[in-house]
Amino acid sequence: MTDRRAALTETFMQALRDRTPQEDEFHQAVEEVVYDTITVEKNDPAFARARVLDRLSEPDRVVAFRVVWEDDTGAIQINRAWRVQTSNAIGPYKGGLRFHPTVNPSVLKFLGFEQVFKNALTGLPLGGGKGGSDFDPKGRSDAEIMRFCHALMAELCKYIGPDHDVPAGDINVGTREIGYLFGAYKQHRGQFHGALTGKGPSFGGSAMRVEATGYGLVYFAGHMLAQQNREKDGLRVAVSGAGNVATHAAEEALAQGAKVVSLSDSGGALVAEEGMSQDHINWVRQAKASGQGLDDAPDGLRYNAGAQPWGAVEAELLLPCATQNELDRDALQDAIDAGAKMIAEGANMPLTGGAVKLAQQKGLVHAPGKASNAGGVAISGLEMSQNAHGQYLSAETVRSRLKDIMGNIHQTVLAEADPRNGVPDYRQGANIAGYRKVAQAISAFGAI
Ligand code: NDP
Ligand code: 8G0
Repeated sequence: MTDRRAALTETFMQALRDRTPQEDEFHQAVEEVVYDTITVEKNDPAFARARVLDRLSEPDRVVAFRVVWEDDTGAIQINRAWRVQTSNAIGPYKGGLRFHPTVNPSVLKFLGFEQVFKNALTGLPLGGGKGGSDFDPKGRSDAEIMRFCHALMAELCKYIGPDHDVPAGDINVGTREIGYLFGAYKQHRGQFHGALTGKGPSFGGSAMRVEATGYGLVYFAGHMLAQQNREKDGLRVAVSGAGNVATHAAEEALAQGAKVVSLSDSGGALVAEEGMSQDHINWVRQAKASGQGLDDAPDGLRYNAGAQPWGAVEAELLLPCATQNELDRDALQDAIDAGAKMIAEGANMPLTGGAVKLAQQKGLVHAPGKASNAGGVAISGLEMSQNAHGQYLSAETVRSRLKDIMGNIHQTVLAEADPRNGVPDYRQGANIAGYRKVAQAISAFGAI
């Protein structure tokens, strides 16, 4: 069985590598899913005939364009931007926009691919996509950010819409950027409707969208802990990242009685042996919002320049919330030596392939981002329906819906997760459950 699976996966991957050379992140994301689902596909005549995995590993389309804008010195700047529309089999394309110098078609194709399965797991009618630009906002003024967002949307507005493709933020795209992007969309299209999520509350944004990914991650981790009969109270939690997902995960973990022992950014790690306070988390948010590093840390926090949090401090639960491939095999070994037993991914694909294998070998309980970080896109789905109906939900209602959705995802995933030495394989569960939902739709459409 395993040999057949490995052989089928290798044949599939060889063909993918041949037709998409040098797209390493994309191959990594596809391989994880294919390994878990290829026998499900081969054993179901309708799915096999529909060639679901072949279809999903070729996005519906990739729109590529140039963004020209003027910086504060009056010089012309040129960036590259893309929107990857992976699949609208179960709903409009949905997924964020990322601004980062590392953005390229491989990164966006991996993110769009993951998004298809994640969005299916939310139980909402959402397809998958992702977009972004190689624009680096570090050191740019507010006026430059605005001009860049306006210039990008002048082109992107042709390819999105509330029933077609609904972007949102992602790395370096927050409420401010969504405001600029939405203003430009409205201007160019002459329509006010929910073609973006993560909007400000005064123009159609949902309560709790900002908090949803990080809070939802902690709700999901709570179900993992309960499944393992472990206590939340006093649990030592290492978080990486210092952005939206990381700080909200830290905040909710703290609110639930855990000890948050780290945060980090691309410059280094902040460690708190005795756990962070809400004031510490607020300080991190403030420092990042004003474009500073984390080096001038207040009492109770120790800053390690150039370091990652993994293994720097004792922690049982790891919440990697920064970016893809941030946690490699050696770093995970260090974290295991420092007490790590569980991982819930806040970022998308934060573990390298080697780290995923090590987590499995060592019997760690490990939830993939497509399950554990799905709270953000789920509340984006609620924002879309609030926009469509013109009726808005209170923060308490959204929070309770978020808790229900994360609980449902946990159950759905667990139902498809084979236990291995008492540890459920959440990755397999998430891949199979997401696959089945999308495959049923795709195989109903015929040859199209
Ligand atoms: P933010 O821009 O708010 O924060 C990103 C954080 O990650 C920053 O601390 C940043 O450090 C760090 N980071 C980014 N790139 C790198 C890198 N190459 N090396 C080291 N550190 C890096 O983004 P979000 O919090 O929104 O997103 C974090 C992750 O969560 C991403 O993988 C995203 O796709 C995923 N995600 C986000 C959702 C959302 O709703 N926002 C939903 C689901 C998943 P620095 O400030 O120094 O650049
Ligand atoms: O709301 C969204 O569509 C969105 C934004 C940023 C990231 C994600 C994700 O699920 O990775 C979704």
